[in-house]
Amino acid sequence: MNFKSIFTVSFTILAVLLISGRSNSLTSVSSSLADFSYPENHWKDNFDNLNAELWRVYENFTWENNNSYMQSDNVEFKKGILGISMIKGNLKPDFFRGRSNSCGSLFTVPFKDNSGYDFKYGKYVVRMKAATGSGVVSSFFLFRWDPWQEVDVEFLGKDTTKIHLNVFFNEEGNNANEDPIILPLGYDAAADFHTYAIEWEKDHISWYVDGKCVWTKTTPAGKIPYKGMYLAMNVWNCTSSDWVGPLFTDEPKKRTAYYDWVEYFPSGSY
Ligand SMILES: [Ca+2]
Repeated sequence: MNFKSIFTVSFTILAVLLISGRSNSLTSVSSSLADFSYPENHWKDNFDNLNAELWRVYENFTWENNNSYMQSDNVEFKKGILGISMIKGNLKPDFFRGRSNSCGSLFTVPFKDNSGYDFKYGKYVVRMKAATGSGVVSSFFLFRWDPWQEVDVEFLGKDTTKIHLNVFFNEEGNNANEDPIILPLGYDAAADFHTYAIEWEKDHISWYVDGKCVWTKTTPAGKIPYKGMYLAMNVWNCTSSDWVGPLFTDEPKKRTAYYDWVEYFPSGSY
């Protein structure tokens, strides 16, 4: 091998490395967010680590019907999997707005302005495994406040063989005008990973399980959310025990939902 051949081979290896690096940057949000100016473009996050340019982890936060308090420790990335946990009884309630349980949450960062309501029509897909435990909610959802609009995929730890789909719609203000539906899955969502998708378009919302459409909402006419929202995942303990059941008493105290990846397709691209 003469010098020219070595140079050519070296250059080829370098080019392959550069191209493969470029290729990775096209499929991994982690390395492509440097030019991620438009979050409504197609993207996928494989959750190899926390991409702080795309996600924020809630710390020291809760809300009225949440019987747990958000701690960033409950959001973990291990071996390409995001784990979000709810832990029973690990907090001193005096310091955590009366909550003795902790939980976790991941929300998209604000891209265009401080509201964070940057996402709109398109298809949102997650590959996840729900958390077990009565009282525990695992979720994948779109949300905005004032007016309150929301599109949900939820699993209740008391029965992870069902999926809860919901839409909150308000023209103005934050009334809880919702339209929930519960569907049997035919399997246990806590036993293995499956894909779940929200297809949000101007005239309908459809939900998919493992690529198959399981529910579409088109009515009442005009009651489809139309304002930008952020995308989120959380695992928490709801105080509405008539919905989620009483908080579990069995072990372990830590209950985790696992998320393998999230992918977004802009409207018209799928
Ligand atoms: Ca992954």
